[in-house]
Amino acid sequence: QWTAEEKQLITGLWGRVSVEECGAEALARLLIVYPWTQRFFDNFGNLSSPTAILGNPKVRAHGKKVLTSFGEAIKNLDNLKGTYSKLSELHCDKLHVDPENFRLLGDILIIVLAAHFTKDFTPACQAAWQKLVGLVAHALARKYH
Ligand code: ZNH
Repeated sequence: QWTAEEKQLITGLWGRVSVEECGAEALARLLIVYPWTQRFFDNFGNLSSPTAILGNPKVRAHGKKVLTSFGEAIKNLDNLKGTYSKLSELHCDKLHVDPENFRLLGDILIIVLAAHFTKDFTPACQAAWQKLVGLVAHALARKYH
């Protein structure tokens, strides 16, 4: 399902991504732009303003964890369902995260990458990444019933 060019566009950019910075920013933006997603993180402390969210160490740490997990997808582009089957169960059975949120986070990640890489985030690169975030969301939603 992947062309050699798509794989190259994904891994090439990924090699330059800071999971710490981009992960923190992506999760923070999700919580700011879609405030109802904050309810999953009621043990994360102060989420009362954009500044508080951006500076919240728990948000930063969790954002890094989530984006690091994206790295697993990139190592396993041809087996995303297998790679995320345990995480899908976790999000479905234990965390009860509505899978719509996976799509929101994917789109936010695209925006974060665009902001960081500007001209290097070409339309072709966006298309490959858009496909990736869609497939990741799909794989994570797989165990929902
Ligand atoms: Zn999630 C958790 C991944 C999305 C919510 N996550 C988690 C983890 C991981 C992840 C890896 C860890 C696990 C363990 O520890 O074992 N996610 C992920 C990914 C994605 C996601 C890859 C993409 C897309 N999530 C998400 C969203 C949300 C979430 C969207 C909401 C909104 N998660 C979550 C929670 C948790 C998690 C809540 C738990 C946290 C704590 O720690 O508490």
